[in-house]
Amino acid sequence: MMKKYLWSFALSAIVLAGCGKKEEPPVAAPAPVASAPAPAAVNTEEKVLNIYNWPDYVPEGMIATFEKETGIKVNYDTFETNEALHAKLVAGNSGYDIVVPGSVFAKPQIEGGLLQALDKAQIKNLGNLDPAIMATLGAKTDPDNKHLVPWAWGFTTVGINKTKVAKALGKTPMPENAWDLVFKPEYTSKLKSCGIAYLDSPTEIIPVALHYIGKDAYSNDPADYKLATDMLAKVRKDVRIFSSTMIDDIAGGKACVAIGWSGDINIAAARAKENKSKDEIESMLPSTGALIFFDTMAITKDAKHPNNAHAFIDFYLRPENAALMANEMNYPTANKAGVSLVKPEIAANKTIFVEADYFAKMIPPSSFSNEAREAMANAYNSFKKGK
Ligand code: SPD
Repeated sequence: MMKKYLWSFALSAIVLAGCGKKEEPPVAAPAPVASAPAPAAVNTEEKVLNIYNWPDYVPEGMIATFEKETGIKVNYDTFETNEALHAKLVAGNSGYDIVVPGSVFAKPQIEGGLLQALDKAQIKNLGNLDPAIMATLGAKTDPDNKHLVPWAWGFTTVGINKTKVAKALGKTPMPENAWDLVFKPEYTSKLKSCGIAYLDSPTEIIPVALHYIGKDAYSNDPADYKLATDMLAKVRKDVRIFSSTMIDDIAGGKACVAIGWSGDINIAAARAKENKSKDEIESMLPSTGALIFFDTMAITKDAKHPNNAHAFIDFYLRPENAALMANEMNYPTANKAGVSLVKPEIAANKTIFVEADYFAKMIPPSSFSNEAREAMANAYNSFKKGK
């Protein structure tokens, strides 16, 4: 598959090179005068950049390095769910220049005109990105890769505190499929004693629930949501936390099992070690697969500082910055040029850079219609209320 993408990438590069061939000047035109290359356009924007990203996603010091190098002051805010970011973009005048939607939401945001096309001439490091990943994003989400640049990718899965889960399960062995730990009453009824946490968002929980009951995780059919919520209703009483602070909830011992994001679960594992906890935390690879996501940088339609935004995107795409993100945030980078700079222990962690045979089982992201998203929100809210 990878080979196929590389081949098609190389082929399209050849075709494009052919298309770019200069035309002969008209006979009467004066001979071109050799001249110095045009000077790079001067960025006259005020030296400010407003970024809106997920928490625990930017390595310490990265923003300060960018500010020092460019003199651009960065205001960096965070959001916890795609729904929260989406609502801000739909309302308009968010004040943000760069936002980082999951690709599942980026697609309707592009279609709705909420994001602007990138000026690729300002992003010389674009070529560092993995052509296979860009081809996937191009095919599914962002035709011609006009709007989106990956920040990172990862997967939604089950995280466990191994020590506490083993104790709570007692004689019951671990299930073959880790999703049972959060969706099957036989397990949840035991694990509720040490705390079950779900991400607090309809579009995080309903897709994994759909996957668990054997439906398309990105179904647009409200009848499927009904089946998913029927399954969820059976475990509702056992779920203790709907979390927007999952790293703290797992590392701090409030939850022993969680539906969370791979990198955040690995951050919780590292944090527990730093805190000298005896408990071992693990990001699971469920036997039926986990749900892949891509989080992508984009420039808002009404951004006041688009040139500064392009400068930051280009800065982030330096191989060393991409590797820093993977090393510190525990998410794989889509920056191919940065992969060789990733620390060996991170590169070898199979719950960060998953192996090919598990990758093949994973569920790739898709997107939902607006109606489906609304139906999903209703289904989730009634589940959460326990009604
Ligand atoms: N700490 C960074 C978390 C990023 C999570 N993005 C997930 C989107 C999944 N739909």
